This record gives sequence, structure tokens and C-alpha cells, in this order.
Amino acid sequence: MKKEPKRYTITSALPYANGPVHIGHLAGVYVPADIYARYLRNNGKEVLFLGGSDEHGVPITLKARKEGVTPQDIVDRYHNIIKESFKELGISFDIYSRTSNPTHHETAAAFFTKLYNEGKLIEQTSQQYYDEEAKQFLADRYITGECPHCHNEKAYGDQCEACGATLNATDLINPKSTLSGNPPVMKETKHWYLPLDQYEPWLKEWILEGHKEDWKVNVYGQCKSWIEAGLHPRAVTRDLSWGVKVPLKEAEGKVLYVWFDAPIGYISATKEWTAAQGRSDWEKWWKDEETELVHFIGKDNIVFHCIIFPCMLKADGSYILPENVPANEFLNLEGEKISTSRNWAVWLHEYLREFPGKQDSLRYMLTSIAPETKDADFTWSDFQAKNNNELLAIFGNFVNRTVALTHKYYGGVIPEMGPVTDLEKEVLEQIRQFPQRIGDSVERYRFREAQAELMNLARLGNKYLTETEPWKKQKEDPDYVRSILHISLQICASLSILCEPFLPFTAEKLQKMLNISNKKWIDGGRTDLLKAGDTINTPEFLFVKVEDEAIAAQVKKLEDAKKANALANAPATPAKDDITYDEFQKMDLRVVTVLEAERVPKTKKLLKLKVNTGVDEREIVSGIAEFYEPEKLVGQQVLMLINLAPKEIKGVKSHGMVLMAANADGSLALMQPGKEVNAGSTVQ
Ligand code: B3M
Ligand code: ZN
Repeated sequence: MKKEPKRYTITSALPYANGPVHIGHLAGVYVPADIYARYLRNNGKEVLFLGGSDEHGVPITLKARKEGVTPQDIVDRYHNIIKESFKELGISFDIYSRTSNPTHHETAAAFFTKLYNEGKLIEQTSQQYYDEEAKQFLADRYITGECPHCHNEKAYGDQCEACGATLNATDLINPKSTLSGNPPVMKETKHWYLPLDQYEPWLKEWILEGHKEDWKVNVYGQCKSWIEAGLHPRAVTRDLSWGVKVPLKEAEGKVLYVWFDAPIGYISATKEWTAAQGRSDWEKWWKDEETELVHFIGKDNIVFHCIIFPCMLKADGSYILPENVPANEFLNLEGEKISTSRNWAVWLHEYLREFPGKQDSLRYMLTSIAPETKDADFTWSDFQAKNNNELLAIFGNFVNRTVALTHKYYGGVIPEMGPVTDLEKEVLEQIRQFPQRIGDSVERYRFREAQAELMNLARLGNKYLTETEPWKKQKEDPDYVRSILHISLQICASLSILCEPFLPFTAEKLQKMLNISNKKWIDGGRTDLLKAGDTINTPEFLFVKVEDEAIAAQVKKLEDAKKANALANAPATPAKDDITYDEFQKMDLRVVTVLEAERVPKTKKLLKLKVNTGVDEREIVSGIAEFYEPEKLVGQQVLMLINLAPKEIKGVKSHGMVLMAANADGSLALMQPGKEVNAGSTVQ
């Protein structure tokens, strides 16, 4: 039997501060971590739940470059959005920190220095890719090329996102610099490496033998294939300017590799948290054998949290190791992979704006489809169904009926228990089992199952009311009705306690309604929580229906994102055959000024224009009516082919053709000179 830990250090992956968080992050990491932390707190455990922004790494500097701002501007922007949105969703971090903090820079540098001083790092000079034009070494995402495994042509220097392989820049086929687009050259540089190979025997014992039973199959499997493929020394420094400076004189212009500093961010956050309370006992959360360390992450972070970070902790020698790393698989959206670059995502900060007050609806949905053992799919129609048919129709409806009847029959005073039948005995017995049943699942990181159990308690209540029908018995058997409502109220109280880790906003509302507070998890199994004679407050709806229109709007938003993306990536139409210069010369292209414009009657697309071509004034018909208001065209200069043979269109004679750009989405744009010129200027 494992010893009961004294306290828990719960970490959740530090999101990169180069974009907001989306439902994939939430379902994979933050919602399960929050359920776990809340559950343990409700059980009276000492818990430290850590979060923070990962503010280093190449994607952040690339984004800053693209926008013409500093990396600090980027991380400030997203750190705040992320932090606020987590708070609003009720993610109960004890601290949400960030890795650009001075405490973090000091902590990470000191960690490196200790390993360096103790000879735990290897110094190695090697040839690395360098961009001669940008005068910069090309670490990680500064280089792209073809993946040697799956032949994806857009693999990065550190990872292929198509097949998930971890890469070294030198593995790439046909590498190219992301800065200049040029093929890189090789240049000598010195770096420090963590000799992972030396930890292989220890990792085999610790993970492959020690955690075969308790780590999730997906996590254990990934570790096993990594270890069995053979581990190699891994560079922990980079030739970059954004990051934690390598604390060595000879390492000018070098920073710690982002995956070296980021997990140390958990430790820095702990220091900050204790310091903020005027304490300095951060070590007990990291160095006491009686502390249990658990990392919540997504599957793409497994190797870093199960192999590399533990090797760093082991190399230091004074830290505890993670007891478990319950990594989740990925969440898809409407059948497709979530993609930040394609904007195929549901962004948390937007959800909160578009569904105010519905935090628990999202939490419920994400837990009920959590990708615990395999990838899962979020669809908006499923979200609506889960909210309307489960939260509202089962949980909400049960509570509402109970509270409303208590007000109707007893003016809000909890009735004394009356006579009971076998049914009541059975229901009471069942209530008692729920804390244990739900808790068992939570402790095994099966949050989906745990939440389903919670809903079974609401179902039990709903079924009990439907079966006993107190509204039909109040006249002839008011004593029995007192029992029914007394028991139903106890179920409401249990629900209010046991739903807290999953649905914290609902828990708060319901406890307020029932006038209870400060209850422990175990109280959720009591059947005497509410005392006869006490009063409850007026009913308030726990959940609100999600309407069809709201879902249609979300589906449209995704369709629009898809269109915008298709447009951005639409291939150009194939080139036409060459023509001679003489053939080109035959076209009389001019800048003309629009004098009059009106719609061609009974058509949707056509405008009749009168233009000044410099040589004459004439009428032409143009198919731009869907994209331009006629009034706004008057006075504008546009390009025109003036010697196209005249043609009658819808009864109007057209003398030439106005030139337009045809966009991939079918829209048309007029071609206009970059500055005002004389009407009749030739185009050459
Ligand atoms: N920022 C990667 C990610 O968001 C990374 C996690 C760091 S945890 C120490 O996938
Ligand atoms: Zn690949």
C-alpha cells in the first residue's frame, strides 16, 4: 500500500504566451487538473496547484518579428488574456505565474549552474545551422525542412507536427532558414548537454519497472518507446537572445533551451507563491518525500515531463520525482484537428464573451468528452445537447422541482422527515455511496467516469421525484410528501458538495440556495446535512438553455474560418500560354474616370457606367454591382481595356471592359492606379 501523501504539488503545463488558450488545452490539461486540485482540497488535503505562462521559445520571437513588436510585447499581451480567461473559467490556481519573471530567471540560471558546477553537463562544440544573411544561428523553429520520417515538408528543427517526431535540425531534408528563406550554412558553436544516455538504466527502473501499473497506458507506452530507442545527450542551451541567459562568461549570446527553463517554472512559481505570503518554505513542495508531485499535460509534452525534466531533477539530486503524469490525448473540433494557424478552434476568451455565465456548461462538456484514452471530438451540437438534455433537464430540473415545491408547500422551511418505505431506505443508502464512488474515479484520473457518477446522483434524485410524484400526493398524504421533499433536499445538498470540483459555479449557487457552506467532500454522502426547520432561499435557475441560434452562430463562425483559410491558401489559376509583345501592344489599356454609374434594371450584377477615357466619353457595362455601390464609384479612376469590340449586354451597348481582380472566393475588386493620374493615361 502506498503511503498517504502529506501534501500535493499539482502542476499544469505552462501554455506558450504566443496565443490564447482553446478548448483543446482545457480538455487536455486545465479542466482535469482543476478537478483534481479542487477534489483534494475538499478532502482537506494540503494542495499547491501551479500554473503560469511559458514566455520563451522561438515561436514567440518569430511572432514578434512578424508583427514588428518586441517578444515582451507579445508575452504581455497573451499572458494577460490567458490568465484572465483561466480565472473566469474557475481554474483554481494557487498561483498563475510567468517565466519572464526575475525569480524564474534566477531560479533557472541557478539550476543550470548547480548542474554545471557538479559536472552533470557535457560541453560540446559542434557544427550548427547558421543564416549568413540574418547573421544568426538557426535553433528549433528558425529552421524548417522535410521530415525524415513522414516527409512532411514543413517540419521544424525541433519537431514534426505532422507525425509528432522529435527532431534535431540536422535531421531535416532540404533545410531552410525561416528568417531569410535561404539554405543555411554550417558554423561552429559550443553548447551544454544533459547526458540523457547516462540516465537510461535509472529510467528503466524508475518508469518501466516502477510505474508499469499506475501510469496511463498512453504515457507509459511513449516512455517505453523512447527509452528503448536509446537516449542521447540533449542540448540545454541555444544560440538565441530571447530567454534565460546562460550564466557563464563564455556563453555570451546564449540562452537556456526553452524546455530546460519552462519546467523549472513550476519551481519558480512555488517560490513566488511562498514569498508572496512572507514565507520561504518552498522546498517542502519539491523536496519532501511526503509530497506527491503530479504533472497534468497533453500528450505532446510527455517526453519532457516523464524523461527530460525527471533527469534534470535526478541530476540535481535534491528533488522529488513526479508520482504520476496523467497526460491526455488530443481533442478535435467538428471532426478536424484543432489548428491555431487555421483558426480552427474554440478560443476560451471568446467563449466566455459569447456565452456569459455558462462556464460550467463548457467545463461539463469538456469533462464528459475528455480525451483520456484516445482523441475525442467536440461538436457544437453535442455541447448544446449536453447542456440542455443533461445539465438542465436532469440536474437543473431536479433541483428546481425540489426547491420550488419546498417553497410552495412549506414556505421554504425544510420539512421534518415523515414515514418511509423501502424506496426511501434504498435511496438514502445510495446517497451514502457517492463520495467514495466519485472519489475513486477522480483518484485514478478518470474524470469522465467521475462526472458521469455525479450525474447518476442527479438522475437518482430526478427518478425518485418522478416516481413518487409528490405534487399528486400532497392532498391525500402530506406526511409522506414531507419525506419525499426532505430526502430530495438532502440529495440537492449532496449534489452541491460533490459537484464542486466539476461545476464550481453551480456548487456555489446551489449552496447559497440551500444555505450551506464550508462542507467537506465526505459530507456529500450524509443524509442529515439539512436540518428540518431551517430555511432555504428562493429558487434560482442553475442552468440556462443553449438556443439553436447560438449554436448556429458558432457553426457559422467555424465555416467562416474555413473559408478565410481556404482563401488564404487558394492556389493561383494556372498560367496561360505566352503571347508576343505585339499581341500585348494591340490592347489599349487606359486609366479612365467614372462620370456616372447606375444599376442596369432587372439585373443583380450589372452596372452601367459613363466614363471619361481621355479620348472620349462613353458607356460601358460592368459586372461589379454586387461589390460596389454605384454612387461611390463616381469620380473614381479605374483601369479599362478601351478597344474591346463593342457588345450589347442586356440591352445596353458596352464599349470596352473595366478590369477587375477575381478573388478565389468569387469576389471582384476594381483595378485602380496607385495615385491619381490624367484620365486617358495609358497602361504599359
Ligand atoms: N509551453 C508546451 C505546450 O504548451 C509548453 C509546456 C511547458 S510545460 C513546462 O505545449
Ligand atoms: Zn514527420
